[in-house]
Amino acid sequence: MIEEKTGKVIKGLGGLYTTRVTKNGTKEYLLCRAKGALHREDEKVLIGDEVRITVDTETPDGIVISEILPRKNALIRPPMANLDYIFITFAAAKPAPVLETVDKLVAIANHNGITPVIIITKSDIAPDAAEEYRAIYTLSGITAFVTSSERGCGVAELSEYIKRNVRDGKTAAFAGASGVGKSTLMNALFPGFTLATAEISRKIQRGRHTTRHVELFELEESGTTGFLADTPGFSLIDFARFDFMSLDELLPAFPDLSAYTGRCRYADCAHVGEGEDECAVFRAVREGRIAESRLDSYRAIYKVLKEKKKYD
Ligand SMILES: Nc1nc2c(ncn2[C@@H]2O[C@H](COP(=O)(O)OP(=O)(O)OP(=O)(O)O)[C@@H](O)[C@H]2O)c(=O)[nH]1
Ligand SMILES: [Mg+2]
Ligand SMILES: [Zn+2]
Repeated sequence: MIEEKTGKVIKGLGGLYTTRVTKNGTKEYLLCRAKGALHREDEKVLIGDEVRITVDTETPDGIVISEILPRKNALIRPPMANLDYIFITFAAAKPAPVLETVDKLVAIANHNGITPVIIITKSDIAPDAAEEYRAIYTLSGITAFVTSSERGCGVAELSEYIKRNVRDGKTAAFAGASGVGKSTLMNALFPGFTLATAEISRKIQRGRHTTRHVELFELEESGTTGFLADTPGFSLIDFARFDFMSLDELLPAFPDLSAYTGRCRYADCAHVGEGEDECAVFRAVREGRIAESRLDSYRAIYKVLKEKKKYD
């Protein structure tokens, strides 16, 4: 007998995907392989994908993902599909953040229609720096939380935000460099989870990257279901390499800057010059209406994308 089902991919390890299938209020988890074509790099199944599953009860290994349903969005890093929120996580110190990387992630989120949320961790080590970073992102119009999993600070506020927003089938993911404390924070938010963190992995002598795969966890506290993923941290070198948008798409992905479109002296101003009289964005930075680091990040990314365009 052959049966067709649809479900959501919540985990994938060694070519075996765990899918969550609900029907008439009951749910089941099916362990599936992917059909041949879905192993190709450009058509790979991602965590968060909605998929069609064919169950052939006659054959062993007869549960197969036969089709990926249309995606809202898909990211290379973290490798996930259908995200509604991305919790861009960095530490106030240890490791010190690279704001250009943070802003690149924010731009990627905006470009893909994903709501970026900033999570600053380890505020116990550098409380003043944590508040300075929070101010930058609040000024940029992005929701930002300062947390310390060590002290339990900011955890209740973030938990409240998650309960209010990550519900009704919505999907969110923690993303950020390795070692910033994503898994530790998820454990603090949801004491029922027991994700491996660097403290634990040190004992079992693993390398630097503690979380090895993306996994979606179900949140039921709001009375509906939301999904929240822990993801492996990237190294900054990894992250610098990958392509993510074209030069023309960059400014719209910085809404705090693009709000000034049309106010510069020259209609084609790219906001990369130093002239206060010419560039309204530059002026806004001088007057404290745009965070300087945001313009710095924009310019750095602009330069890279422009160089690339030349050689395309
Ligand atoms: N002082 C302090 N240390 C923290 C805090 N949160 C996490 N850490 C420490 O930071 C280290 C890394 O934490 P993890 O949660 O494993 O980091 P991660 O972001 O999940 O790292 P990957 O899984 O490699 O991406 C551990 O030694 C934690 O104990 C915090 O709020 N304060
Ligand atoms: Mg982790
Ligand atoms: Zn300008």
